[in-house]
This record gives sequence, structure tokens and C-alpha cells, in this order.
Amino acid sequence: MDLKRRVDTARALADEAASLALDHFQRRAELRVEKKGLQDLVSRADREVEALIRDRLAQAFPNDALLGEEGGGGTAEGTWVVDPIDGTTNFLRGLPHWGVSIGFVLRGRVELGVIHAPALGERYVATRGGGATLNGERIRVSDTSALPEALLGLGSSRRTPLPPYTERLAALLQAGVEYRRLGSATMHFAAVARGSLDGYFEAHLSAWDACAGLLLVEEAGGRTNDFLAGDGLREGNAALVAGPGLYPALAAALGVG
Ligand code: LIP
Repeated sequence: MDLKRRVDTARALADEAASLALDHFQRRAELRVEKKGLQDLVSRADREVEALIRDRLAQAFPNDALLGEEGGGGTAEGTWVVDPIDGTTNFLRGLPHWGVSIGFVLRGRVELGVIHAPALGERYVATRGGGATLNGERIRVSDTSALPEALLGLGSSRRTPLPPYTERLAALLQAGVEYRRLGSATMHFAAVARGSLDGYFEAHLSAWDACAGLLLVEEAGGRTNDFLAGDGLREGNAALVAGPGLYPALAAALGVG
């Protein structure tokens, strides 16, 4: 399996996809906003960006599978997981915290992840064993180890019931945590990997929201839960990431492995 060619292809493709997405972002008044569900929006920008990524990867790696947020798909020994615009609501409302997320999972393990947030001028790349970079510079998670000193990302969606989210939030605030909710899993993972957030939890993410970001945090020296355990690739899972000093206390406070 030629991982080097896949990394190089994913990096160039994320740049091309981000450029298309940014063009739509700058002309978003022309987009018709569609509802997939309560507070779950989409537009032709998501579909066009995903179609571009699908076409390029199908040409370059015809034996790989692809799972995408808008077009679904299947899995194989090597599976691409693609969120064309993660943080769609931010995108459609003109907020800059959104990104193109491309990950590659080989035999149940994430091997590469590329995240490009063009409205922020940020491109993240992670390869297993190769480290994590932001715009070519190595990044590392924070050294925070105590909850009363932690700034966390706490995401939620209508895919999970509300009470556990509000109960967890109340318990963490009682423990002294401060939190942010960026509206994009990808932006949360990126913030943890560069040390701007100390950790991030969300009760359910799809593989396309999470895989690239999970490897980014791991390669930046962070800890992650076993997101792909069970049928995580096809069904999604909870996601918890943090620096190594904070992870045990945060996992215990959340009751997550
Ligand atoms: C979003 C995630 C976010 C989650 C939202 C949604 P999308 O992805 O980034 O963490 O809470 O429900 O899944 O739909 O903007 O690509």
C-alpha cells in the first residue's frame, strides 16, 4: 500500500477542495440552504466539494473505498473518510471555523489525515509516526493536567439526547473547567493538536468528522479514545482527545474509556 503517494495526493487534493469551498464561502449568498434535519444544514457547496474529492481519489486509488458525509459509501482494506465541509452551519452563516477533512484508514487504523481551514489560513497534516504539522510547522498538545486549569471543546449534535450533554457540562463547570463550542469537530481536534484547547469531547461523531482529527491529536502527542472500536468506521462513536496529563482526569469525569 503506497502511503506516501496517498499523503501527497491527499495534501494536494485538500488544497484544491479548500479553494473550491472558499470560493463558495465568499459567494455564500448564492447558495440555497437545505435542511437535513433539526439544526443540520447542507448546500450544493458540500456536495460539489465532496464530488471533487471522490472523483480525484477514485482515479488515483480505484481499489480504495470512500465514506463521505454527503454521498455515504462502503469500506475496504483501505478506506478514505471525507467531510467536504466540516462545520457546515458555520460555513453557511459566514463564520470561519470550518474545514475540509480527509482521512485514510488502513486495516482499522488511521494512517493519514489532512485538514484544511482556508478561511483561517490553516492546513494541518498528520501521518502515523510522522508527526503533526500546521502550515508545515510541527505542533504539540498542551501540558495542562488539572481540570480547574483546562479549556475544553465540548461539542454536541441532535444525533444524541440533550440531557447527558447538559449534565456533563454542569459537572465539568463544577470541576473548574472552562469550555468552548466551535461548531466543528475538525476545528476542535485542530485546536487540541496545536495546544489551544486542552481537550475535546463529543458524544457522537461520524468517522468523516473524526478520523483525520484523531490522528492529528495523536501525532501531536495527545491521547484519544478508541474511536474505531466496534463498528466505529461505519457507525461512528464518541470522541475524546486530550493531552496525556489531562486525559485520565477528563476521561474519569466524563465516564469515557
Ligand atoms: C458537524 C460536526 C460537529 C457536530 C455537528 C456536525 P458537519 O459536522 O463537526 O462536531 O456537532 O453535529 O456533525 O455536519 O458540519 O460536517
